[in-house]
Amino acid sequence: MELVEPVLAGDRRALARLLTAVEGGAADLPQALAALYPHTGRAWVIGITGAPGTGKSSLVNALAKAFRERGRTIGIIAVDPTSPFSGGAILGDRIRMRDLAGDRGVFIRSMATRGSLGGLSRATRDAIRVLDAAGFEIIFVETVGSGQSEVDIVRTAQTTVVVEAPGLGDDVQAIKAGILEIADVLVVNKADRPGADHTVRALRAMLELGHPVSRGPLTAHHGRLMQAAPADDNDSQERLWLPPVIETVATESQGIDTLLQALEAHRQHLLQDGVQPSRERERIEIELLDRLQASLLARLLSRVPADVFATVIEQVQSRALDPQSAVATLLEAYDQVIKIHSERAAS
Ligand SMILES: Nc1nc2c(ncn2[C@@H]2O[C@H](COP(=O)(O)OP(=O)(O)O)[C@@H](O)[C@H]2O)c(=O)[nH]1
Ligand SMILES: [Mg+2]
Repeated sequence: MELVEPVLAGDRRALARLLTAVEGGAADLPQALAALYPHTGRAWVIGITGAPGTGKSSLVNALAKAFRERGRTIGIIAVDPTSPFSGGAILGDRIRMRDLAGDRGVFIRSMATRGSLGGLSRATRDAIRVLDAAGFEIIFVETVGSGQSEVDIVRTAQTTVVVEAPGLGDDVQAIKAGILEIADVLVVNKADRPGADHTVRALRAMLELGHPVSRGPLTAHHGRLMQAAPADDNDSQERLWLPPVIETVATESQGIDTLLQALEAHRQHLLQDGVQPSRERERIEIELLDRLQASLLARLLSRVPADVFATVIEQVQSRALDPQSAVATLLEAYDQVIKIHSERAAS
C-alpha cells in the first residue's frame, strides 16, 4: 500500500486514508499493517471509559490540552458502537474537541462499527497501531463502558481510566458493567454537581472490597498510590497499585493536573515496576486468541456448505440435536471438506 511511507513520514492525509481503510477493510490492508508493525510499541495508550454523558469526551479534550502544553503529541480515537453510521454523537465529539482543532500535534478520529463489535475491537487495535507508527506519543481511546465488548476494547490500553458522574440514576454505574476491576485510575467527573462526594465514597468502598489489604505491608489509604515495601526477593515484580479516585470538572479543566499526575504515576508504575512486559504479553495473547477465533470461524463458515449449516439449525430447533452436538457435527463436516481437499491435492 502506497500509504505506508507517507504515514511514517507524518502525512496527515495519508494517515486519514489509512484509518479509513482500517475501518472499512481493504484488500492490501494486512500488508500495510504488517509493514507498520515494527514501528509501533512506542505510544502510551490511555483508555477512557464510562457511561454515556459522564464527560469522557470533555475529559479527553482537557487532558489532551494539558499534555499538549507539556509538549506531547496526541492521538484520539473515539469509539462509539451506539452510533453505527456517524450520527450526532460523533459530530458532538468533534465539536467538543474544537479546542484542539488546527493543532498538528493532535489527530482525532471517530470510529463507528460497520460489522460486529468483535470487528470493532480489531479495527480499534489497528487504528491505535497506525497512530503509534505515525509517531503520536499518547493515544487516547474513548469508549462507552457498557458491556464485555467495550471492556475488551479498553483492555487494549496500557492505562485505563473509568469515568463516573453523580446523578446519573445509578450510584455507581461502573459496578454494573463490571469494569471497576480494570480501572487504573477512577474519575468522578462533574464534581460541580450535587452528589459527587457520595459517588467518590461509593467508589472507594467498592475499591476497598476489591483490594485485599492483606496482600502486603500496606496501609489502606485509598485514592493514593501505595508503594509496596522494598521486596526482599527480586522477582516480586508486581507492586500493588491502588487506583486513585480523582474528582474533576472537565468543562472547567478543574482537577486535570491531579489527574495528569495520577496518569503519569501509573505510567511510571508500569515502566519501573516491571509490569509493562507481562501486561503486554497478556494483551498480545488476548489479541491473538481473538484474531484466531475470528479467522477460524471465517474459515469454517467458508468451507461448510450453507445447506449443511441450515440443516443443523433445523435439527436443533426440532430437538433432534442438542447445540453442542450440532457444533460437533459442523466440525466433522469441516474436517470432511479438508480431508477431501488434501486427498485431491495428493493425487
Ligand atoms: N456540569 C458539568 N458538565 C460537564 C462536565 N463535563 C462534561 N460536562 C457536560 O456533560 C455533557 C456530556 O459530556 P461528554 O464529554 O460528551 O460526555 P461523554 O458522553 O462521556 O463523552 C456535555 O454537555 C458536557 O458539556 C463537568 O465536569 N461538569
Ligand atoms: Mg463522548
